[in-house]
Amino acid sequence: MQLYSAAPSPFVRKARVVLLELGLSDQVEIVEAMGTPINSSNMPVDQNPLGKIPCLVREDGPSIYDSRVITRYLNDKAGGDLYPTCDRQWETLTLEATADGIMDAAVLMVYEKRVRPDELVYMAWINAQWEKISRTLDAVEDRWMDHLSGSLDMGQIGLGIALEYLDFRHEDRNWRVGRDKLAAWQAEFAKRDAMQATQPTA
Ligand SMILES: N[C@@H](CCC(=O)N[C@@H](CS)C(=O)NCC(=O)O)C(=O)O
Repeated sequence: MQLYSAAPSPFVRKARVVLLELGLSDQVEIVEAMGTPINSSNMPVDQNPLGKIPCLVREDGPSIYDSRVITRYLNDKAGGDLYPTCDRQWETLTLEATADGIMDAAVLMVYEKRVRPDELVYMAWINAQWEKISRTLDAVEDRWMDHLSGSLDMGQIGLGIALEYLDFRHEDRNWRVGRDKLAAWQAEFAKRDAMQATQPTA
């Protein structure tokens, strides 16, 4: 299999962490891809017409994309338990969606500054994206700590990656302030071998 990847991408990192956690890394070749919403030239557009990464090229079927589809496919392939089927199922899926939403907003903030011409950068829009992130982090601090203390699942992996992406791209926003429980959880989670091995680089 081939995984179209870029080192800074939090969505790609989800797939890479799952490969490591499930012991599947040697079955996948990492293929570098880079692009933005207005320049897909170096993206796997034949494999994913949306021109986004991650995208997984499989030997046993068509390419698959969207990080959530890839991680679920890898989990099935390895017989893993990152998507529990018990009563934690819906919580896990919702937490993964929550983490993806944080990443979506955080990546859009980067694109707004990096991709748009300076005179078209709309600060109110950037700040509104941060407001979504901030509100979501408060909700996680208030309501999700119990789930985060449970056994490893895809919601936790997504959230750990989303939080480190905030450090990587939006350090000046200081997401830890007022969120001591979440900050403590993240500090521990970041020590996992799979997290250490996949830290984002520019
Ligand atoms: N929902 C997608 C989001 C993937 C995504 O936005 N990836 C970014 C890189 S971090 C990308 O490919 N951007 C290029 C573009 O938007 O055209 C997923 O979970 O895989």
